[in-house]
Amino acid sequence: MKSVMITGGAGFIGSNYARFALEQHPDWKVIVYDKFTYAGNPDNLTDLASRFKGRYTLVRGDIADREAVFDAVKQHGIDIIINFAADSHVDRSIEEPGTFIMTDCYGTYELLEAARAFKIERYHQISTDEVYGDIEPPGRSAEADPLRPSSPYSASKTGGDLLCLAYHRTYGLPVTITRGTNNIGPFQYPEKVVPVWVTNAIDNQPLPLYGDGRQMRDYQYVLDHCEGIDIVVTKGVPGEAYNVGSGVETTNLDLAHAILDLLGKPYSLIQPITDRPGHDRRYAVDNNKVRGLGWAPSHTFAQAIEKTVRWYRDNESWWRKIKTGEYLDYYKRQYGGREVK
Ligand code: NAD
Ligand code: TDX
Repeated sequence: MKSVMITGGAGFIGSNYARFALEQHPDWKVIVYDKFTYAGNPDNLTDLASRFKGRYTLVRGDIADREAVFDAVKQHGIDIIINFAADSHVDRSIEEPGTFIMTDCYGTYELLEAARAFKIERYHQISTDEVYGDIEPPGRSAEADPLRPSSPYSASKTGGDLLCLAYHRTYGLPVTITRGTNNIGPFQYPEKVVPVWVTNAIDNQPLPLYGDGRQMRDYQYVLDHCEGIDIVVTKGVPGEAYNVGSGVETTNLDLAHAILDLLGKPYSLIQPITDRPGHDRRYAVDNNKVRGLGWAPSHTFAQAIEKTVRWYRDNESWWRKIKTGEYLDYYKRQYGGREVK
């Protein structure tokens, strides 16, 4: 049995990956280590304890807390760390950069220190295409390209990436990195564009669209991303980064239309609002390196968005529980008074 620590495993992608890993690797024990910030949700993991008896453990802890991290790594005899833990929302990083630097940079440092101290077999960092900054069409960001992050979020993630590469070069730590594009699918906190729009549309509420809506993102299905991560963890070369994305970009306006079409709602629900400061226009990745390890996406954009919309329609109790109290304060702070006529 291998002991695999999935930090940030109570969030969106981490919880999908924890389930995927337990299904795919009968010889893995999974230890989810999570601070349970507003984005960490025990409801994302409810099926795991009974489905994977004896192979799944949940530990509450902060990745920036050395003692807690070292205790967990030692106590569970960790062989592999896969770090999903992060503050992950660009708009919140514009409002409050400090927590992003603390978690995404400093927290990564503490995990790397634990990996080094306990000589673990693999440290894998979940990174993002945002580290490259935006790129003009028809360009695509490749792994060796310069990193030009735009937001406090992406700058903090870039700091995490560079620390990982430095620990490989300096200490020989067996580190790999995946730089994923925008994920969509079950359990995504309704601050990211897709769950905000889908849940608003279900309730006939406006879909806030930043600026002219012509920004482009590569929206991939979360389980495709999980497969890419898994291939890199098991077959990737230490010291290397790998882009994981479908290679297909969609404008935000086309995304809004797709969601409204799937729900049978009118386009008049789209509400243009003032743009995000420093908003990256287009991300696009070259995914040939991860394809070289045998990965390919299993979902087209149309399939990914259809499955995602269906999940939010079928799981209203999951998101209605979130869209109360603190969330409504956030929503008002984030979107209030930004309407553009
Ligand atoms: P999320 O915000 O849904 O989940 C983050 C999780 O990390 C939460 O469970 C939270 O409680 C936990 N966490 C936060 N700070 C912590 C700390 N200090 N110690 C321990 N746990 C902590 O995020 P997500 O969308 O699932 O993203 C997961 C990872 O993937 C992040 O590293 C993010 O940068 C990266 N990523 C996300 C996307 C995307 O589209 N969502 C795309 C590419 C990369
Ligand atoms: O209400 C909105 N209206 C809108 O037009 C929101 C929340 C977003 N947008 C736009 C901004 C972006 O162009 O939609 C696009 C996607 O926005 P987000 O969902 O906030 O994602 P993004 O900023 O692209 O970052 C995401 O992908 C990379 C994740 O949040 C990151 O964690 C990941 O690293």
